[in-house]
Amino acid sequence: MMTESPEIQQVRTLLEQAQRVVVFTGAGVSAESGVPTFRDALTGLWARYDAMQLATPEAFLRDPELVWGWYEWRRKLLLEVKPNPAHRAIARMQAQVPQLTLITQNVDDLHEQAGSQPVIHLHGSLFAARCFECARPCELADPPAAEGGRCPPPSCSHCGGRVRPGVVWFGEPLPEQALATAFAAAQDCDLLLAVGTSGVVQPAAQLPGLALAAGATVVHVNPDAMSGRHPNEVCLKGQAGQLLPLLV
Ligand code: BV8
Repeated sequence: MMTESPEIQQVRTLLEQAQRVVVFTGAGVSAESGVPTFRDALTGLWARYDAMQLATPEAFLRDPELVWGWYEWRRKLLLEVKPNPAHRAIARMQAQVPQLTLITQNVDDLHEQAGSQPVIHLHGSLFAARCFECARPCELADPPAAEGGRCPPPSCSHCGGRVRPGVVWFGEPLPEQALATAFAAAQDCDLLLAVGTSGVVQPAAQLPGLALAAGATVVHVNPDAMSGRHPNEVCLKGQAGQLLPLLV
């Protein structure tokens, strides 16, 4: 057993004493499951694009087959990966801490697969497609048709419009209820764990700052040293799959 750092002991004590906890996750919590993060360079057909260029309504309208093929390739990958020890530790936390709110920026279902319920998805889900025109939910074919290439999106059975992924693209508003619940939880918690997020994408990235402003302690779990400027910020430097199981 690795000798526990003072920070690990500090955070474990904080977790034991906290009444209301927020766990806020980003792509890094799924990295050890083999899901590329948004900062990892894209591969294959999409290698010459940045995720930011593809995750927009404009990109979808400009080239629906390129963008739909990317999402179906990501969805297919998710059918082949499993939750990692970080997802499982968070599910245990959720079972132990009376008031724990789990908020994710991720569009995968690995928290749910690890047993977490409910999960607040700020950026939607790869498994919830809808019509781009009439917004009706659409059933997705299983397994995904994409073989890592261009793939024409299906047509909506109701209006014939193009089916799009059920995710929030850049330039689109976040789901109102999810955002309001997330902001309220961050402003009301004693402890916020920010796990595997680069803190770049707005407005989700405001959550740690809201918690600090409300007097909470914020713990960053990240291999990169996150800004620990505030006296109530703690950095657990390392991989979530190795660090989180030490806390529960
Ligand atoms: C909106 C779904 C308004 C799609 C995603 C204010 C200032 C500047 C810009 C803006 C602003 N407000 C809005 C904007 C524009 C934009 C934005 O934030 N741009 C950024 C880039 C500056 N925001 C928006 O457009 C948002 N919409 O504000 O709309 C509006 C309002 C009303 C009406 C109309 C419009 C929408 C943002 C949502 C975009 N969609 N996802 C898809 O998945 O394809 S966001 C996408 O990127 C991901 O979902 C993810 O959330 C995000 C990347 O963030 P991270 O999760 O942090 O992942 P990342 O790869 O960056 O980092 C991984 C981290 O993990 C790293 O730190 C790494 O060190 C760490 N790590 C790696 N391995 C591990 C690890 N940690 C632990 N353990 C490990 N093993």
